[in-house]
Amino acid sequence: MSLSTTSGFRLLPGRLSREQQQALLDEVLAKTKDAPFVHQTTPGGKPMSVAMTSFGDLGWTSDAKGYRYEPAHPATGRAWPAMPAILIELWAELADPEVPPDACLINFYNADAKMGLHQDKDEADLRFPVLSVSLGDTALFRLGGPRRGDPTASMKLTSGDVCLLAGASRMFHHGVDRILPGSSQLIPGGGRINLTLRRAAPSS
Ligand code: MD3
Ligand code: FE
Repeated sequence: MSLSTTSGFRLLPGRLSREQQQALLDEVLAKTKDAPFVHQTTPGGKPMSVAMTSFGDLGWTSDAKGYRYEPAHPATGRAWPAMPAILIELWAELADPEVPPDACLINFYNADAKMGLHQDKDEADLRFPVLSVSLGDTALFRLGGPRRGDPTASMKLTSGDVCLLAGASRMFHHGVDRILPGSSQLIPGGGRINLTLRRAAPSS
């Protein structure tokens, strides 16, 4: 049996066309003029190599006070930009047709950025899936299991890939070992953008 059948993990390679990737990238880059990517710090005080911003009602935030979702950008104090319509539609199709996402975390990876193995558990109701969209350079992604020491599998996430983390896979450890610089021409200057749609607040 495949990983997807057993765990609720679904990888949809090339789910977004080249034209859809370009349109989404253009919208993301336009909105990040108002909500710039920032290197947040871990609660321990180390700057993250991945630069982040958010769209939607709530944005993921990390600082000395801890990890949480906030209604405003940490540097500008302004509300986050609205979520792109194509992402809301993808969520309704693949994740949950009833309850919309309220947070979209946007990660930017340059050639040196990585994300250590972690679980996503800052959301109020962990029964909602997470939906990921990759743009630009290919990532070497690592997916483990519910316990930190579980065996991991490596896979590539390439531009236009969509990944659904539902069911048991929602609590799997995961990370990005590195990106492959020069593997895509989509983003001017290179790099990778990953967008994750989430339900951060309770649904009722
Ligand atoms: C597996 N982002 O933002 S996306 C994150 O490529 C994050 O930027 C990575 O991990 C990135 O938290 C991975 C794919 C992904 C997202 C959430 C998951 C995989 C996941 C949640 C549970 C299990
Ligand atoms: Fe994550």
